[in-house]
Amino acid sequence: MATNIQLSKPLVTGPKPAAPDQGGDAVLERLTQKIEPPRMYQVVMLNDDYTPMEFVVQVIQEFFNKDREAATQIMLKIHLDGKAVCGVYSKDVAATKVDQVMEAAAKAGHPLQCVSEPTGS
Ligand code: TYC
Repeated sequence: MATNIQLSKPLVTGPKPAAPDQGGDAVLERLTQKIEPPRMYQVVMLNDDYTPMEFVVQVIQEFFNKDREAATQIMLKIHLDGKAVCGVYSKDVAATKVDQVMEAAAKAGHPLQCVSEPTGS
């Protein structure tokens, strides 16, 4: 004798499950994200009439990782042109270089100045 089992309705109700993909037209949206490289900053050292050339060469060697030859060339460019770029860095690193140079100069009693500025301006 067959037993008739009555299945109860599911207790959990909710949104209708998504219909299976019918293979129709689909709009695929691609979000193009443009990521710019970080801005770079050049550290520019300025000429003055009082800071000894030898001190400037040593500062450039120490803080901008230049050999004596390269540091001397940069120092002479500053002396002749009024300023020169000692290096190009991220914003934070450039600011740190400026602080280090200014602190070393102040400690030695020299008026040497340097600034950082965004490249291409
Ligand atoms: N002009 C300085 C002098 O004749 C030398 C000097 C060079 C100073 C570069 C500053 O950033 C400087 N003693």
